[in-house]
Amino acid sequence: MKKKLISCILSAAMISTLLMGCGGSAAQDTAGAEPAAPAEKTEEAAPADAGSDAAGKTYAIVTKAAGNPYNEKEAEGFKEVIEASGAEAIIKHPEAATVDAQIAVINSLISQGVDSICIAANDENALKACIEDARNAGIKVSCLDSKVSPDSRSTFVNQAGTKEIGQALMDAVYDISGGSGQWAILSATSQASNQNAWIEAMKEIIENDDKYKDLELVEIAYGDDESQKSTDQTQALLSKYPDLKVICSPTTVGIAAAAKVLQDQGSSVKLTGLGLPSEMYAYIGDDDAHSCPYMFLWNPIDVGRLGAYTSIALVDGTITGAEGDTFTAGDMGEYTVTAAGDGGTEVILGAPFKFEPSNIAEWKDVY
Ligand code: RAM
Repeated sequence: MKKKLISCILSAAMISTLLMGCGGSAAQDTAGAEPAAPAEKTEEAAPADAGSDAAGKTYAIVTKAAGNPYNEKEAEGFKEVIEASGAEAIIKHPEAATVDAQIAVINSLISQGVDSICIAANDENALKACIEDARNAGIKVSCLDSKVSPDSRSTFVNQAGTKEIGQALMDAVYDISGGSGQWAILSATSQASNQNAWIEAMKEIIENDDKYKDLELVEIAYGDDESQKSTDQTQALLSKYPDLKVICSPTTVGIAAAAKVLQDQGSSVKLTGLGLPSEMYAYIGDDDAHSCPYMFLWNPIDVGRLGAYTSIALVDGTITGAEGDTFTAGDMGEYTVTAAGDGGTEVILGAPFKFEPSNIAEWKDVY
């Protein structure tokens, strides 16, 4: 029940806390569920009900890079569902968050003759030729977390609506800064399509609403989803911009590095963004002693689980990835393939969830 309960708790809290839409996925159907006591989160996961067609097939997940706990959680959820269906799961964490590292992995998966590849792309366009080779070899290619362009994917498992994430982050920057002053973004790699889409969404919100006119975005820095580089970039922002008020880091690696720098230095600069509760627990608080008042995320295990169910549905022909396709994601419920903002399609897991001083302790041991 563990993962199902987590999904239900998230869905319920997402709706009540943020009052945001779920982009047409059935995840919102659990909105009325009562949040369960934290102790229940330790229950064992129910066997996934993925259908027997998957048995004997091979499903690969390719994450952005090794050494990122977020990616490991995604892979954990993916593996759980694939193996419960009787199929083989292949987990690939490339050496670095680069296109070249992913091309090498995809080529080896083509040689192995896998049935499906679900990839968190390090670049929206540069994997095109390699993915074409995979598809020509009969492999179903979908994305999760970070997408490739529409013509290179069957569909994209998006953790939350892009605009919803942008809005949640902009509202946080506005709130934490008091509505005016300098702020900066500490992102992952400059080519990461998920971070770039969220940043674009934030910029669009600022440009279209006078409310944000007194906020000055001074820089978008890139820590490449490497802890040391993110630490260095945070320090550079602090020395370049003495009047900086807020850093927004839409990456779990970046926010954890920045949180430590700010808190260790007793900086008055505050932080928000997308973080893992397990890594951010020590930094979330309302007082001067903590660097991050609140942040957002979703359940990365569920991102991986939905990636697995989507891969299975593509391989067994339940869906092609076209808008309007529907499928059952085991105990996660019914999902619908919807139109994505880039002209392709997506399957949205849910809404971003707010982690704050009152709930962070409940989540720190979950992911
Ligand atoms: C990092 C990665 C990942 C992203 C999360 C929020 O772990 O960049 O792709 O989804 O942050």
